[in-house]
Formats: sequence, structure tokens, C-alpha cells
Amino acid sequence: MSDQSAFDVDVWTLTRFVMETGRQAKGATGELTQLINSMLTAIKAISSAVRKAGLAHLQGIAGTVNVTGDDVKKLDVLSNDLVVNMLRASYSTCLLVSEENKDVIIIPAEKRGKYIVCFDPLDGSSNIDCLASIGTIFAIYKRVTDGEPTEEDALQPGTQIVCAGYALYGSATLVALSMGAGLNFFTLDPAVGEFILTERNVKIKKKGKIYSINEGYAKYFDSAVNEYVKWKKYPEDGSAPYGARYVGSMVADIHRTIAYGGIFMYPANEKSPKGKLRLLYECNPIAFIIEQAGGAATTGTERVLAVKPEALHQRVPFVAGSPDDVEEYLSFVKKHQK
Ligand code: AMP
Ligand code: P6P
Repeated sequence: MSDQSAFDVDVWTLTRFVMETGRQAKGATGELTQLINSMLTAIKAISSAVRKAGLAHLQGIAGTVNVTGDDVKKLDVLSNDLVVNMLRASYSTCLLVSEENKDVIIIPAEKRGKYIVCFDPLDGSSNIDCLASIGTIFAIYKRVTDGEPTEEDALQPGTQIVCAGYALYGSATLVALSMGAGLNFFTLDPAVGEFILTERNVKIKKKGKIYSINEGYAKYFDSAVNEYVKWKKYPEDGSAPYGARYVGSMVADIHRTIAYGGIFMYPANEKSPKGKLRLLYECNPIAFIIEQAGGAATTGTERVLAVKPEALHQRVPFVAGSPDDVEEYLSFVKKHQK
């Protein structure tokens, strides 16, 4: 006789969680719930495509054809189409900003809602061919204009974020989500096709033992960064050196930093004076999530969420993680400012 008690008959799915928190939100109409659940459907479809990529030759360049002669879309193009189509059909958004689209995507008037979504549909796609973990990142804002939505609706500081999340397509598919009242992790159960609540009210360690940076740019880093990294390797206060970890996929590096503690760094360097990571759909959502877990996220000169965006695809230097580690890094920046 199989042990029926082992089957949870009252499971907390992400859909249920969002509906529950939505019902508790005073005066909520359900539009945000609708938006989040539409985003989740796109993420499930991306997860399925990512897992099949090797078999379906989805890793090929755009324009190739697969065994059945269909046009094969590159995974990141396919992921972008999935997110755009699901959000457009959710009747909850009016303007979208995607890493894949140079200009804003205006939703047709008859399908508009009050939300703006900035997203990177498949971040870390350079890692697809070596099967390293990749992710989807998004941030949701309320529009600030009336009438025709404009770029101004997208250029809001991260402090205005209503909801942010990421999906990690790793050894499991996980969604990290926050609506501003803490951070929760949900893991996809492929057998059911639902994201199940696996970690509630996630908090990052005050201080970690791992630093994460692409040291291949050491030649181009400023002295504050190089001196900080050296201190992590040769500490002079009797503490143990840190471990080094770097996947090269932001969502994977950030998820490990939240799970284990420590610091993730993509600072400016001589070749990229503003760093590489994009403010609207990588740094802001991740900074929001990290702060919800009790961590910190800085450009080196200011809180990431306080930056007033000036351009859709603007880059900012980005250092985030355990609060004590970020504070220690900033002490090196300060020392070198004098
Ligand atoms: P809505 O009317 O659904 O667009 O929601 C209005 C406001 O209620 C949102 O901006 C949120 O601040 C809050 N809210 C709505 N749905 C949720 C939810 N599922 N979880 C948490 N807060 C929510
Ligand atoms: P580098 C992936 O291409 C990405 O945008 C982020 O996911 C990742 O953190 C970063 O770039 C890696 O960049 O220069 O270290 O290869």
C-alpha cells in the first residue's frame, strides 16, 4: 500500500500563494495576480524549451531549420516571444522593456492594464551551449502617465518596483519572487507543472565566505576593486581567505550568493566604464530581491534602487550580497576616493 500521507494534498503552489496574497491586499482587483501568473506560464514554457534545447537544436543560430523543416528560433528569441505574448494576453500591462528589444513595446490599447514590466527573457544565454545555468529576470512597476504609455513609464527608479523575480533554469527550475513583503522560493515540480513553495521568507547571511567576480578583467579594474579582491585572498586580520565562485550567469551567481552568503561583483572597468549589467532588467530586479532578503546592492557610489534611469538599456556597476561584505567593499572604495 503506497503511503498516501506522503502526498501533500494541501500544497502551496506559486499560483495559490499569489492569489492568497492578492486577496489580502486591500482593494486589489486581481490585475497584478493575473500578470504574475501569466509571467509564470511563460517561465514554465521557457524551462521546457531550455531543457529540450539540445534535442530540438534550439541552440542553433536564428534562422536555422530543425528536423521537421520548421524555422528554429534561438532560445533567447523564443523566450522573448513567450514573455511578450503572455504579458500582452494578460490585459495587465501597457508597456514592456525587454533586453531583446531596442525600443519599448507598447501594448495595443484594447489589451492594456496599469503595469510596466522590464525583463531579460533569457539572461546568461552565452552559457546555453555549455549547459550552464541560465535565467529569466523581471521587475514590475505601476505606470506613472495617463493616456498613451511612454518611455517615462519605464524610466522609474527601482524603489518604485511593485514586484520582482527571477527564474533559475539550473539542476531544478526555481522562481524567486517578492512583492515587497519578503522573498520566497518556489521550485517547479515537473510532474504537476506547478511551482511549489520550498523556502519562505528567505534571508541572506550577514556575512559570507565567497566572492564572485570575473577576475579576467583584473587588468582593467580600478585599484579599490583589485585591493578588495586581494584582501579576500590574503586577509591580514587573521580571518580565512574567501572561496571564489563565478558561473558567468547573473541569476546563478546571485542565487548562490543569496543561498550561501557572500558578494557578487560586476564593477566598472576600463573597458566597460559603466559595467556591463543593465539597470532596468538585471540590476534593479536583483537589487530589489537582494534587499528583500536583507542584503545590500550598490553601484559603488549609490544604492542601486535609488538610481534614476536615463536610458532603457543603461548599464551600471553592480555589487551585491551579504550586507557586511558589501559594506566592507564600500570601505575600500571610500579609502581610494580620498
Ligand atoms: P491590482 O488591483 O491587482 O492591480 O493590485 C493593486 C495593488 O495591490 C498592487 O499594486 C499591489 O501593491 C497589491 N497587490 C495586488 N495583488 C497582489 C498580490 N498578489 N500580492 C501582493 N500584493 C498585491
Ligand atoms: P562576463 C551574461 O552574459 C551576463 O549578462 C550576466 O548574466 C553575467 O553576470 C555577465 O553577463 C557575465 O559577463 O563579462 O563575466 O562574461
